[in-house]
Amino acid sequence: MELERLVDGAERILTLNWRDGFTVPTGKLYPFQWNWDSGFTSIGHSYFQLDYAIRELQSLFSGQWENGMLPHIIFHNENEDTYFPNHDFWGTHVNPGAPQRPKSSGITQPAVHGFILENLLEKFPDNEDLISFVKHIFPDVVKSHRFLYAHRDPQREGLMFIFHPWESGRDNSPLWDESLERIEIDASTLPHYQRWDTRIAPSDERPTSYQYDRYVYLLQLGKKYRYDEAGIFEESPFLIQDTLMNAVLIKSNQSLINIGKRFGLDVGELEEWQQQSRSCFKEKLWNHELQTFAPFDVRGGGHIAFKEIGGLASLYADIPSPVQAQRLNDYLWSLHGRGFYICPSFDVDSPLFDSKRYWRGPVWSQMNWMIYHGLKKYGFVETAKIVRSDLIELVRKLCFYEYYEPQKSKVATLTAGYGGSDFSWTAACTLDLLKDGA
Ligand code: 2M8
Repeated sequence: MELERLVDGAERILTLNWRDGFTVPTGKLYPFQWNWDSGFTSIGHSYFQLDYAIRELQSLFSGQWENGMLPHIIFHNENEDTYFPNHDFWGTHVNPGAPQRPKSSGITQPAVHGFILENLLEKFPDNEDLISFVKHIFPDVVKSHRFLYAHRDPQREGLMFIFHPWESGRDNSPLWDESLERIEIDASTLPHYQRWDTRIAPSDERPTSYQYDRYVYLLQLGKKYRYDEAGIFEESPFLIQDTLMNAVLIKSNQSLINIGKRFGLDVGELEEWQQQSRSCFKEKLWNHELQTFAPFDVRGGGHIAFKEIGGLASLYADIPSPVQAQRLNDYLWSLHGRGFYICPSFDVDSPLFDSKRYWRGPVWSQMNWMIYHGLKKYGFVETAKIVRSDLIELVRKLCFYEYYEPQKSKVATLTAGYGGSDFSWTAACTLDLLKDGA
């Protein structure tokens, strides 16, 4: 596809996936509004209709819970029944602070919205509508961070835990295998359920049934405690201080501080959180042996020691020391030298690497977007250029898919990406990278 046609293609997809107030990630596979997808998608909309970018975020926050939790899915359309688990299965009415409407899931996702707002303000610094929207939504975004600090950090370390792989955004990453193996499924108590995803996307590109049983188990655990963190923290076999989740939060904290200062808003609380989180991330999540950041398994009491993509988001959040950043850059550079599009989502040398299966190896656009900006910030301009051009090349060759094959030799034989097609955040992130011009 020619470069000019990529811009048209991105606009077409964003329009196609727009549903009167919000955007679905892709029409068939994910027919609702997803939390972190919405953030990236709003950047895409802003190029054509700033109004859509604003409405996108407004609709997402219309599902925020009283305690500040921003759900990972907002089920604006309750009659849509081609996704599992739907709003009935989540049953979030068990929590008195969950809104009656719109219905939602009972877990959250990476808190991108602080940095998305800052990105929009950088693009349209003097736009009055945007400025008044940002001022209006600022307290709600801060509230979503306060939820994490109050409920997901019981030891007050400055690092949040997740209790479900879906919260990490990297659902079936091999990172979570060991924690999921702790879960023994009793077939007589696990509710019957039927997946839709494997009817829509090829099953060898999706998580396995073994993993889905455990996703459902953890959902049920959340529901049992009315999605209240205290009980979940006590019982969940899956309890992880994740790299991506915390890096994104730290980046968004900083963006909110910057925005707050510009508009004369109180940022004291944000600054306190930020100081603690940034230093704890740098110390606790750095794995000396691997020379990368790794999630901390709270139940297992140690790092989940694999090279994978989540820790690279730390560059975007300005967390690594110069030496740590150099190591992350070396890692990307070596993958480039070995014939991979960067960045594969998991360690290509691990037996758990699977170049086709979702979060176990493929390249993801929104990750490239964050890593690109992070590398630029640290002055690794050459690597940043490759991260940008690799994604653009994949999209030109294989169209706007959910994720991509990382091996160059294999891509040469393919005509399409993997997972869902006409994918919103891929359109938005590619468009933004095209406009950025490295
Ligand atoms: C994928 O996750 C959903 C569950 O949240 C699914 O597989 O059904 C993940 O890639 C997630 O990060 C993403 O937000 C979502 C929608 O694109 O799809």
